Amino acid sequence: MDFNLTASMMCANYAHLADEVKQLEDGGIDSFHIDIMDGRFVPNFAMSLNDMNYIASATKKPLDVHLMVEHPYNVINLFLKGLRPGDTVYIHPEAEYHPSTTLQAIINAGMIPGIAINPGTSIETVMEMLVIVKKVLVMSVNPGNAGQMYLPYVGKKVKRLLAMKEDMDFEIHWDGACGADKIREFAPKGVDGFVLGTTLLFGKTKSYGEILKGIRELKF
Ligand code: S6P
Ligand code: MG
Repeated sequence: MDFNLTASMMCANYAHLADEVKQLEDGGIDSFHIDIMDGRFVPNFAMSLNDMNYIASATKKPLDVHLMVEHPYNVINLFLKGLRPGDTVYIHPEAEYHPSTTLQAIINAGMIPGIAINPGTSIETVMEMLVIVKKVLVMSVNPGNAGQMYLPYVGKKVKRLLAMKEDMDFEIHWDGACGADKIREFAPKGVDGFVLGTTLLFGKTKSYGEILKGIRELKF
């Protein structure tokens, strides 16, 4: 079964960031998830522009940049400048006056446009944007922190999005509290990718390679 595994780099060990990137790459990670926060849209500061630029310089694997900032249009060019064609940029529609303008700027720069949908945001409010984007990042925790509890009501929303993805031509990616149980349940239903943080990948005794191999060998 084909699904994408991406590493939530806000959970990495910053004392050894170069090693972390290399070990994840050697272990078979597909892409790097970069959580950018501004302390306003979410009550936290995780990663910022310099962290993203460093990781972009340290790997040829794709980057998935998750912008949790107010009015991303005001700063989007700073991020687009550091990315490579084919990298993904997710914005939160609630954070922007004119999200379709920001998505167009992402497309014009040759990046993959995406939206992140908060647990409390309904599909109805982002329907038109589903036509524009190529990827939908479904938040199964409230945005801002790693290590939170899964919010079970999000499962229903994922199932509704799964019924729409072929017609509207977008991928679905899971962000938050992703354990093997979620991959086992939702990969066969058509979820295209999973963001791995503290629940499954970081801070464990097994190596990244062993953990990623274990996920690829899951029985469905
Ligand atoms: C949350 C962020 C996520 C987390 C990820 C961590 O604001 O967007 O990408 O980093 O959810 O994973 P876990 O397994 O610790 O919840
Ligand atoms: Mg994220």
